[in-house]
Amino acid sequence: MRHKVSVIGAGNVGATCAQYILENKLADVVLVDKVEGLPQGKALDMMAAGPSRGFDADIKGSNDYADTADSDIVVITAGLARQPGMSREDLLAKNVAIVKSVTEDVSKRSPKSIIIVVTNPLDVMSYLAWKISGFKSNKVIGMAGVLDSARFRCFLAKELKVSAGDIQAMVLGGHGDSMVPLARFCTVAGVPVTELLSKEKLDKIIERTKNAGAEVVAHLKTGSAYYSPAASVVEMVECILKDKKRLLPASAYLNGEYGLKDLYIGVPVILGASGVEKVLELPLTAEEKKLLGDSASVVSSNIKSLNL
Ligand code: A3D
Repeated sequence: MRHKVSVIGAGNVGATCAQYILENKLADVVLVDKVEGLPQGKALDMMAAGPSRGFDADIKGSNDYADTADSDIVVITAGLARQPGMSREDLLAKNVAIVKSVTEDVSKRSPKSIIIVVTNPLDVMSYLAWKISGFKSNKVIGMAGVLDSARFRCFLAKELKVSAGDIQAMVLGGHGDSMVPLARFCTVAGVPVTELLSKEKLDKIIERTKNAGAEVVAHLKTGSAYYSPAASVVEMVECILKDKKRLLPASAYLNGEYGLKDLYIGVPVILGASGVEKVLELPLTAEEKKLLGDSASVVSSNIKSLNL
């Protein structure tokens, strides 16, 4: 039987997710947006790319959540994106209302689904979707770490002039200025990157990774990144649908791991058919623990402001 993935929000990230899911032949897709005609038009256009791009999965555009019923995965991208000068936190107030209503609409129609949240501020929205859905916490996951580590890998690959595919990297913490890229756990085909680059060069790359989203926003001026965020979402979708049990960084619910409780934040997880199958606790240095703790405080205070 074919899998079904619903993507909510037919904007830049949502439509690109739909395109990658189809091109990777992972599932039939339902693309939903509140704007009439937008998901229908994009879906029709994408469907007509099938014969040339070699996919035959179905895509339907809709404004009606009934079409999302019995999805295996729901990806939530609905919401406002950043403009130049805005932080992800600036989006909080407006996106709370959107993510709340979308989660209510999808969770009752696909009670067995796994929800992947993309809307910013990511960790807070993931917590909100978990609370509103009433799902077990392993079934609601935020996408950020895969993207942050992909950015880290690309910048390292450029500096080292090696394939990004040979680089493994781990990024912890909230998706924002307080993220914690872990150079210590970063390798090029097994060789620690700390053996290959000076601390100065590594620090520069870490800084660029933290600001990579803002760098794109500054160029685009009217929105934020979408090719790489969508690619990261689809990496997670594939991992779940194929039960790959990969070790990836994602925003997951913590209940004591890393000494943190009752929040969503970026940590290494094993991702498989049932969602987050395990949160991995890495041995952190005192400095890394402090950075993760600082990042968690920012996320926790935003979660508290929701008064859930
Ligand atoms: P954009 O291209 O504006 O698309 C958002 C879409 O959501 C629009 O088509 C809206 O019409 C739609 N929408 C708004 N409200 C609703 C609603 N109630 N129901 C259904 N659809 C609705 O933005 P985008 O696709 O570039 O970004 C979407 C979100 O993802 C933003 O919040 C971004 O900040 C976030 N984002 C997160 C990351 C991460 O790495 C976590 C990366 C990129 C974007």
